[in-house]
Amino acid sequence: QLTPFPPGFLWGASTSAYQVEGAWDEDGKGPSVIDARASYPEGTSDYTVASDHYHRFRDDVALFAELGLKAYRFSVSWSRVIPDGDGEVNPEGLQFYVDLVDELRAAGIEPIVTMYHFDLPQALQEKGGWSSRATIDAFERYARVLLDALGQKVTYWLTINEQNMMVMHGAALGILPPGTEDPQREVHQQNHHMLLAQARVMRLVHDVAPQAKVGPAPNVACVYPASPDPADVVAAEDFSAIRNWLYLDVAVRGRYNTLAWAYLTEKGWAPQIEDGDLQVLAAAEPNFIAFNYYASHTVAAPRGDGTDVGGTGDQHIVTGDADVYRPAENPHLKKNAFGWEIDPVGFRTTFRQISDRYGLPLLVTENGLGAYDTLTEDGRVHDDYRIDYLAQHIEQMQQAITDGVDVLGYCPWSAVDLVSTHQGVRKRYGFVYVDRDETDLRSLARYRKDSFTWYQSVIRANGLS
Ligand code: BGP
Repeated sequence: QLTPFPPGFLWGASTSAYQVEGAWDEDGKGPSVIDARASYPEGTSDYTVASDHYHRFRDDVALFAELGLKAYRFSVSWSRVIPDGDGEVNPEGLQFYVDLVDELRAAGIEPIVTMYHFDLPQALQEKGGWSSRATIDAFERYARVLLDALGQKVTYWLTINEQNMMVMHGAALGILPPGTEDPQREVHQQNHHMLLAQARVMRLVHDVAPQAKVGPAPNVACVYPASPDPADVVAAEDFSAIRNWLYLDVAVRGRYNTLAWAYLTEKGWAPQIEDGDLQVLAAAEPNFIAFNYYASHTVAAPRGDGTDVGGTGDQHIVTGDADVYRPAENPHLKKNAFGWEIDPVGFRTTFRQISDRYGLPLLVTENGLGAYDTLTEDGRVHDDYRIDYLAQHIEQMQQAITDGVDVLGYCPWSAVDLVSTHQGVRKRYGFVYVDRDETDLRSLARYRKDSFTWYQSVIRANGLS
């Protein structure tokens, strides 16, 4: 017997600013590290127009209301609000988010706001980005601007999206300053600064908007040992400590876990911790944990023969570390068109692990299936594969709730089609199809997919019927 979803469960959907808004240089917006990218790999697209949500947000919110969304998780573009990251506030940029929140509230949709989702202002990057402690102050100041404008209107705040992915793929996500000598050491120093920035902002939310709630939003993956060989089990624990718990332990418990710290020290990547840092980290007190879950990983102990550093560099495909773990195939799991393991049971396991470890309510801020969708002549997209993926994950989430996990809501990626972080426009996730391809913007018109109609009925029934 499954426990039903609680009343008021936040059935939602997600986007991020640079992937959906477009209008990259309009109304005073400054460039972000994303806009400043020198080039885009073949078959992918720039973010200048994206899904043109900036101009179409009222129509998009009307679609979200029709879908029945109870929540919408989006991010604020820091350089739209403060063009150089640290100077004057751009009132027009800020107004866009006030209008968006008002539009959502009027439609009865709970806004869930990410303060920073990969798009650091380029001006800050040029001054050292997260390598510089000045960026911590800049982030706190930016958060204060957001809280002044929206603190009474928004209950759920997320600090930094997928900080752990930025650390693991720092060069790809554009946070490493060019010419960095020791990139791994540098990203872990940056990581420490982001953790401090996050902790200060969590404290700030409690101080200036005490009715609001705030939490971190890492990507968490279930990690399996490739076999019952005890050496593989150790490799899986180490990988999970480095990939998942390193971030959450600092965000929630205010300290680095011993396995991750031993790893960083051994590698020579341990960040420099200044006096007072640990107190800042310990004072944060998040109200909930948000996490993004797409896939699981399977790892084995290293062979030690020089062949261990595998992986493709893809955001979700594990890259090995010859000293600690190597990627392995999981014969029990299928993969999506982009090679990511599909693992709904791993979703349940992830809920249980995070809940057991921290005892806080959980909010899913991303989960979904990237696929090549086809718009049919009757203006539909028959994405039964996406319905299957989401249904299986919702079922396992309900299992987790039955296991006793406190789940606040579920915001799959993505509300509408948008530009993938690194695989272009044709990798689609949305409930709503946006008519464009990599370079041809076509009409940018919106079409409801079959998953739209299906999710509408899930929300109406408060669960799978
Ligand atoms: C997460 C990011 C999102 C989004 C999603 C899908 O890591 O937070 O921004 O892009 O993954 O990834 P992708 O676009 O690479 O398929």
